[in-house]
Amino acid sequence: MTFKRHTVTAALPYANGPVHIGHLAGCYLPADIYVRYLRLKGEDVKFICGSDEHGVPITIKAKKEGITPQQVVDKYHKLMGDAFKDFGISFDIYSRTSSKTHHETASEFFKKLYDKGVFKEEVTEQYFDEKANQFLADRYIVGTCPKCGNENAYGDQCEKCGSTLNATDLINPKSTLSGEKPVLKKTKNWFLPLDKMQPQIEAYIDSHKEWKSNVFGQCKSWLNAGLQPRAMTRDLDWGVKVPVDGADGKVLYVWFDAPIGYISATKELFMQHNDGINTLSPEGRAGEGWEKYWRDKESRLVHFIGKDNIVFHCIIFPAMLMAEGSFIVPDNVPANEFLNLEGDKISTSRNWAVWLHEYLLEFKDKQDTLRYTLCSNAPETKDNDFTWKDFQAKNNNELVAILGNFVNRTLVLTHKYYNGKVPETLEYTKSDILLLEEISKFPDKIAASIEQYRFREALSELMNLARSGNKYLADNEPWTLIKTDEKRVQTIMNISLQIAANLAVVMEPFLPFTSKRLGGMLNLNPSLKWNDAKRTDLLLAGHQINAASLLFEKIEDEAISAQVQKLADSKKANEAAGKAIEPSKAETSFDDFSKMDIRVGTILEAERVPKTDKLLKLLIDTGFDTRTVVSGIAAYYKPEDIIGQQVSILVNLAPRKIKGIESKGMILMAENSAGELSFVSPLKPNVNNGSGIK
Ligand code: B3M
Ligand code: ZN
Repeated sequence: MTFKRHTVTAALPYANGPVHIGHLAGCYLPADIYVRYLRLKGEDVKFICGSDEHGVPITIKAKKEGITPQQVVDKYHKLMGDAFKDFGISFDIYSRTSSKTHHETASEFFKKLYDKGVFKEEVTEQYFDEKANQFLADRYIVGTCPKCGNENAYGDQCEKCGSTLNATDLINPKSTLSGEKPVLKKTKNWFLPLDKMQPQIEAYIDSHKEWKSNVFGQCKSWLNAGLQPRAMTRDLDWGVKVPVDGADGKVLYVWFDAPIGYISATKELFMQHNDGINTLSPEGRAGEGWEKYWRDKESRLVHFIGKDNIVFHCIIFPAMLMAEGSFIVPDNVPANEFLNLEGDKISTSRNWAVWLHEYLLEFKDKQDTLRYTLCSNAPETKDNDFTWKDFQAKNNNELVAILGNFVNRTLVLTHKYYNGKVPETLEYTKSDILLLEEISKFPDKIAASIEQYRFREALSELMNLARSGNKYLADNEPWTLIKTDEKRVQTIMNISLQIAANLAVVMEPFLPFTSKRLGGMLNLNPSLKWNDAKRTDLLLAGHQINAASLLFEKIEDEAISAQVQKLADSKKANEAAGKAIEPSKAETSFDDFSKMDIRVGTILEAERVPKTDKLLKLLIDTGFDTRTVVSGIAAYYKPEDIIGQQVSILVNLAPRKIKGIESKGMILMAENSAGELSFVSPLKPNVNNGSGIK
């Protein structure tokens, strides 16, 4: 079946951290290549994304950072949106699920299913943390996966084996809020009866044998295990309120509301077209141009995601859409596997990642180098590894040496021999004709790979086109021939320029920044379409090209070792942080505690204790006397830096002789797991010396 238009989505990332290369390679880059290609084909396409701002990942982050969930999503929504834009991810809209439109849309959707009697309303026992006084849904609970034995499976999903779980399936469940074993408590929730819908879902999946085998295979294994009813509401306070009576203190399950976010974002896109006011849409009705992208059977819905999201997009969301009844269902869900970094799983909490915003600080204007590396090494069929060495090799040996080199030689020679005017072709040789035939086949070859979501293959075909160009120059050596056969050189340079022009068009989905630059240098008509690249006369004789500059620069060893060092540092910091935190000491009485006289004091003088590495001799103003204290902090503080510093001092500790100096009292220090010390000081400036610490 052919389609009139395309609704392409990329998974809505949780707004709880910056974007890294794993995100880009897994989902956003392939989606962007696909959409850019469709646009170049002249297709009608909307590319939809936004931040997923609900769910436990957000509230956990808020707790960790000591800010509100709203502050978390505001901070990361901006950061993420900017990073995508910086890398040329060309969403038509990057929205967010905290928006009013989304709350309304998700609410209405739920209400419609509720009114149709789709949900099974059920009181079940759910885990509850008595200490935190809260129900424990999804990521608030960890335990052992009943399917694979992973000890860190979440209440809704095991990231190791990919199973979807219910919190009550976990063995040895533990609250991530308090670390305590939770108790069971009764609560009412609304369940989507996936068990009853199994035949319908099975028929749907079976009608999509063309899906990527990793995706189809996962779906089949869930279906074979038998689908279970799944709660679509949660006893939490952050999210879209459940819009029915008797649901106080409950919100929609994040995996219910998030995919509806694709619909809300599409609605918002059409409102934006009207300057943000929901007046007439381009189609003439109030903000409703979005509907045909979701309701017309001739629209094709494609979800780009990472493999951990497969069940939600292939089974649960389609089930929701089928139950609702007025929407189309996904036609394809090309999911990628995971990208590792230097042999290790990418991890935000361990800072084992290449962050997009940091990459650009170090590799300014080299977005396309990263896009190229990530695409050529994309985890399309299995997990893959990103290494900095490989990144350097891809840049230097492929982008610089093949693509850049071909284009540069072509442009420089054109300027040198013809002052930048495209020369005329006079006579084609047999091999010219063969080459031109070969060249004109590339757009279809590349397109066939893209349409099957084989972006690596597509990209390598693109490089083959550049290789053909390079080989043509090397075989024909126009720089030698120019002395003996000027006429022949005209034809050679004309053909080389045509190849460069074709490259500029077909590279656009992959390397949009470079495509734009090359298009500019060739003074190419910017409205060329994909199929134009099948022609070998994009540049007419006499056409004036612009000044040439290098498309890619070599990346030196130093830049790469700096990145490798950065990762090594992060590993070291993790190891230190991972050292066990000491367990708490035995209980003490208040009386015992109050025997200690701890005061605020100021360091008046500081000097090293001769012949020691660790010790500083400090003179402290305690408010009621001035005294000498010897402290083992020389490795962490320089004497000249701490004069005037306020510290906490235990003043009634029995005096001790250290290296022949009488030390009266002890400075209180915080010691981290790496054994490093830092002062414990009052945070407000108006705490005078002698103030008690209790
Ligand atoms: N936020 C999960 C993730 O970021 C989730 C995707 C939602 S797509 C509707 O991996
Ligand atoms: Zn598992």
